[in-house]
Amino acid sequence: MTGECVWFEGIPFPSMEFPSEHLREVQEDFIIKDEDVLLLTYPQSGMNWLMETVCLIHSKGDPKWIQSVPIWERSPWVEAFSGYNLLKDKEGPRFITSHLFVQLFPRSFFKSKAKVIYLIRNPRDVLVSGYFFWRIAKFVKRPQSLEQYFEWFVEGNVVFGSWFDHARGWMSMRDKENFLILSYEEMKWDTRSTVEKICQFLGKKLEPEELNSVLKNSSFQAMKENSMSNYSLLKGQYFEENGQLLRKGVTGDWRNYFTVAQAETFDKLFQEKMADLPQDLFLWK
Ligand code: PPS
Repeated sequence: MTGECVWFEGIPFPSMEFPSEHLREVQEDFIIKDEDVLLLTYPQSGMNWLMETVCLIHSKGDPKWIQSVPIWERSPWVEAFSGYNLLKDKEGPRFITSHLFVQLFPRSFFKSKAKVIYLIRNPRDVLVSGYFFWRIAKFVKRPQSLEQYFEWFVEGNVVFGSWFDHARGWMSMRDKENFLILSYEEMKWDTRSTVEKICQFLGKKLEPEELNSVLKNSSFQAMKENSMSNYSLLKGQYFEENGQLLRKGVTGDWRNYFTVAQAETFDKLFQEKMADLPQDLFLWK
């Protein structure tokens, strides 16, 4: 997999948008402000759903913003060259998105009071979602089969690095006051309570009809139909014409794809890598 990547501190990145001198600048020079809100996930964990939700909470459920500005401009990716340039010159509080490992994140963050939401998802579903995503993306080496991608994933030989290292790194901050961990699964199973949790964390009070509008406009179907959020604007350039970022939007889809042997291998690996962490962090179990 790693043939067509850029390497930075041992982690492979897609070869466009992430030159290593830029990643160094992000790490050393980018200033995180106390009033920024940081949205962090490993790829394919529901980042865009979280972004849409937070944007809608910000606009009190009014969909005008999410329907007129592309999602990657509302909450730019700090590690991507274009996102960094948007963020650098932005005044006032910002939403900042990132898939970076904790050790590669802007150093200024660790002295700031910026609020962080870290969204985690069952890595088995992340794997399946990633397999379909990287097959439609034009900027990485594509997996030829799920079997091949499974091997890459369990070895951590995928862009943005190992799921296990990413999750362990960020979860080490879980007791901090400015850090909220959520899971894709709780968001799916009880979206309303999860949105209320986010509101409370961000200090936002919504009226019941505003909350209803957040839920309605961030639903899978609404996002799939919103050209500002479904990445249709980037089709052709970055993605295949028939590609869909919003593929299924369900939990447990891995059961439709893993063989019995793959499921056992994954369970064993998960146990080896994550057994010492509180297991209630992993709601899918
Ligand atoms: S990316 O490219 O890494 O930022 O992708 P990311 O947004 O993190 O993850 C893509 C998966 O999230 C699902 N998704 C949603 N699920 C439920 N509801 C909503 N609103 C929603 N929006 C995005 C998306 O369908 C991808 O998961 P899969 O399993 O492939 O469907």
